[in-house]
Amino acid sequence: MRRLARLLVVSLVVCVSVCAVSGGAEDVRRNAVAQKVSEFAKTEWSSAETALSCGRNKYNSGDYAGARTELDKAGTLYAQAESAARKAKQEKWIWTLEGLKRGQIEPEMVLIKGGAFMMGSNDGLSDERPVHRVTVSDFHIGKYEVTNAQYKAFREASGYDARGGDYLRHFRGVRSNRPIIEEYRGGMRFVYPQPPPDACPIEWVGWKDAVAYCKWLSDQTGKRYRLPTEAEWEYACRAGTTTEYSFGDGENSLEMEEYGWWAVNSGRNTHEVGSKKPNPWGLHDMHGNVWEWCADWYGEDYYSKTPETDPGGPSSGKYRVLRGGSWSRLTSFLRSAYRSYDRPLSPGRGDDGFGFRVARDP
Ligand SMILES: [Ca+2]
Repeated sequence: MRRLARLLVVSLVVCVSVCAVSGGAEDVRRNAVAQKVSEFAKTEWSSAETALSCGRNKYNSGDYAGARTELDKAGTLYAQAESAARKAKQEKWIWTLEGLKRGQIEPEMVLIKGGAFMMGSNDGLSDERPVHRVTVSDFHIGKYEVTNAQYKAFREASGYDARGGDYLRHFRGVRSNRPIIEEYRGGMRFVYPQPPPDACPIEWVGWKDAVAYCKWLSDQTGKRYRLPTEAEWEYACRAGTTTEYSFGDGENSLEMEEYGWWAVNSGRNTHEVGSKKPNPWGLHDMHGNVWEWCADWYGEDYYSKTPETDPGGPSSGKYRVLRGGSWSRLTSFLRSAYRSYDRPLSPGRGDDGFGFRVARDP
């Protein structure tokens, strides 16, 4: 089992090395080092496997001394492979921190000019009524949902150990359609899906995990990141439109196909952020892919008593707001005005359709 664990470490290092994006001479050097060390680890590992196999054959043929020599050799090679894997991981780690400093890990933001709009819908559910006028101030919002790569940088750099965003810990095997990995640990068989790619939106995050990410990103950058308010989210989603979706009315699957990932076209998976067309203000995946946590407590009747300017939701509540629908939902859940919610219990509370995008003040 230890060998399997080591193999997984080596595989991981090889993967992150290949996935690394260069940016400047130092990055190129570090990525090259990580790649080279990963290759070395792979070679050592392979040699160790050969020595182990050779030792087994010698043992079976009665050559116990020869078997012992081969096994010692395999042990040394395994140790070298492990050491190389650690070094490659360290190089990758430094790349991550350097990338963060340069803003490469920081989500790309779009400045949204404040203004007034009509929030809610008369054609939706009761909590979307009454349609009311809301004015929001200028703010920035993420062009994309926060990705696995961005959230992973947070978890690795901060040591945040909540379960949010940890795909493997949460998988219940009932919805996703990813390739299956089979693994044996301690005589037990574990089956889980391949984790989603780095460029896909983070999922399985609880509201508190999303807030923790915003705080960490603020600490790292000196900018005040936060979750968008529900009003900011709908204003950004509508992008000046008054239709059900930012691209029009009705469940026109041809148009939805161009703008969002939902139950019919997702193949039961999240997809790389930005792989569909943006809304009129340049924001991607506001309709579908993953649900997005907002800052507000959910108030079913909040629209009847909301302040007109910069509403921030009820002062207390049981649930936090989620918006935009997800890869597992039908189009009506993806409407600009549709409101959803869930308990903010966390660490550990999440869903494979729950993600978020960040906002910040100008
Ligand atoms: Ca979304």
